[in-house]
Amino acid sequence: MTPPNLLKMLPPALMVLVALLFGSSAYAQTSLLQNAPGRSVLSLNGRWNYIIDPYENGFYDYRREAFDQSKSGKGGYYDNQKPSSTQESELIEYDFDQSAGMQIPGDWNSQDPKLLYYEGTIWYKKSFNLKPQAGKRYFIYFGAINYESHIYLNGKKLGMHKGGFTPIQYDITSQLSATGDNFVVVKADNTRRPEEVPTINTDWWNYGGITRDVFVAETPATFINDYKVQLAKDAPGTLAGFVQLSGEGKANQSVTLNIAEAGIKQTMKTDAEGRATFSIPAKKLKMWSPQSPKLYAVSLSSGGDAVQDKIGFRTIQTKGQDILLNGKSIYMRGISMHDENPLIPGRARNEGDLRMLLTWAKELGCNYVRLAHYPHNETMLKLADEMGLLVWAEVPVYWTIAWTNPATYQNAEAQLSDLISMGKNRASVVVWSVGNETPLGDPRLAFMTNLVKKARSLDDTRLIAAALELHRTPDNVVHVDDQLGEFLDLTSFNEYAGWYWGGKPSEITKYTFDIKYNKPVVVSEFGGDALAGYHGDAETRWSEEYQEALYQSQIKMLSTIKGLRGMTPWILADFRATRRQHPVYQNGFNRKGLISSTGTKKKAYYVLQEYYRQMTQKYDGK
Ligand code: GCB
Repeated sequence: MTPPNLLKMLPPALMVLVALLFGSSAYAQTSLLQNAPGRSVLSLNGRWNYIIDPYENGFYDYRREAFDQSKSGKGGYYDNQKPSSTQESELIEYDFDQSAGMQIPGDWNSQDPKLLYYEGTIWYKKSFNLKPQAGKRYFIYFGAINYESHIYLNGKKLGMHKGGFTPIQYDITSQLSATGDNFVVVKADNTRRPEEVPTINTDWWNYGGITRDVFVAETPATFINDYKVQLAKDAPGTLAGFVQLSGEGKANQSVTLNIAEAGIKQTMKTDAEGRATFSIPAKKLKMWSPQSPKLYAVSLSSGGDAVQDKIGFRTIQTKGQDILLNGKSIYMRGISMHDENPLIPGRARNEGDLRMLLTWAKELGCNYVRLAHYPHNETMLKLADEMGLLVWAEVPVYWTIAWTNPATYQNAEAQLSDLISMGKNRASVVVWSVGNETPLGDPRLAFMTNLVKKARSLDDTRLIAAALELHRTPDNVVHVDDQLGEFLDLTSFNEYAGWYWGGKPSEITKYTFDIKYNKPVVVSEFGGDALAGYHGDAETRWSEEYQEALYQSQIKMLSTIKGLRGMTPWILADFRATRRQHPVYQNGFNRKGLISSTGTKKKAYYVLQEYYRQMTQKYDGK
């Protein structure tokens, strides 16, 4: 749906056009299954055959007409055609089964040297055996495909999706073959375009392909589609939420919520829309926190369907310049990170990769991580729940988005909604971020405040933030007065004194901060590059000593901010970034990591670790 607020800003004629264009999507995906990986699933991970197709030969004919829009709908690579045994002369210029294979999940760039910089289309195919059972429904689910995907099952199109970091799901119940022999074909295209989210310019690698898990989930005909089980806003003694059924028999059904360990069991009836909302006294729950990440086994059941989850309960709110977790003031000892395993280097592929990143953060003394700059894997949020790390989760509204384009807004809002849907039952997630370092201006303010409103309407129990920019005056004052700050719960900004401005590390402590808002300050970024193993003095750029001195001065400078309640320096580990072209020090990597791309800790790591030790003592008394 086109965002109503944005529609209202347009002249009437344009409104109609926009509504016509975006009001109905030809390939609407089914509403995402909550906790899809926790259902009964058939994994489609593993080896998929692929064809590199820079000319989109498998999608368009020689007149550039899309095969899947033609009358027959035939002719594209999604047909997975084979020469028939009776017609040996038949011309078919592709063959998935004789093409190379790659591991899914996994970006293509790190799996084939000739694809390191590739931007364009790759086709994937996987065959699988699944005989549909009567009375069951089947959903094919992709954790993420970067960026635009067209997905076909047994030669028929399921849909098109844009956005490289959120799940994609289609109901395939009626399209599975009765014999059980099925094949799925995916066209993935990571071409950067100005009107997309993110846009053409980012400081991370444009990893393409099917980067997260793929499976088919099986449910009964009437099933639990969505649920939220959390504490109510500002009411720590009340469990509030809903259970949403889908399918024909969804109305007037019994649904049971059971948290055996807490002695909570409630049965309720769904309304005509299949929804049951609840508000249950729950005074004796043990609260989740980083020190004690208590999770309860929660089970939901209705008719033939049942879902299990592990859920933690906590409150998060701000009061003046304090952040209160379960009513107690906290300091957020954080670190930023990308969804990348630097040791591959490539996108994190599985739980092992993700656990390694979060273990590094824990060793650093963190109680908090900023999952920049786009939605990370659902498994990451579950691990953060389990390991006791607070999370800032973000959408790729990064730098220079096409602020006045309604379709761009719609896309950003869809990504935000999917992120919130995916993370809404995770106690670890305390911040939804609507964007990073977006340049000042009226259209941008309208766009961003609409996203803030959307986030609040979807989830009023968490904090809303964005990484703001700042400006300086000649009197060495750093001003944070971006109007967007008014609409947010935290004041967060990216600040690169000692690297992009402000002179050497030793010189930056002269700066003071003038912050317009009486809100907690959680600095979203600072940092500088260091090539691990390269040594010099504190004024030698790229050396570990320079980065070390920069962290020392930054901590000193930021500590003068009265409302400072946390930070997420940039960044946990070196990561691939095409923009970073110095042949010796960068070589295609952003080297602001505290840990190198071979896993060694740089000197600055220990500066931050010591600071976090002191802050733990100050706030937690240990
Ligand atoms: C930033 C961006 C981040 C970059 C970083 C840098 O402000 O938010 O994506 O990687 O600076 O290294 O310049």
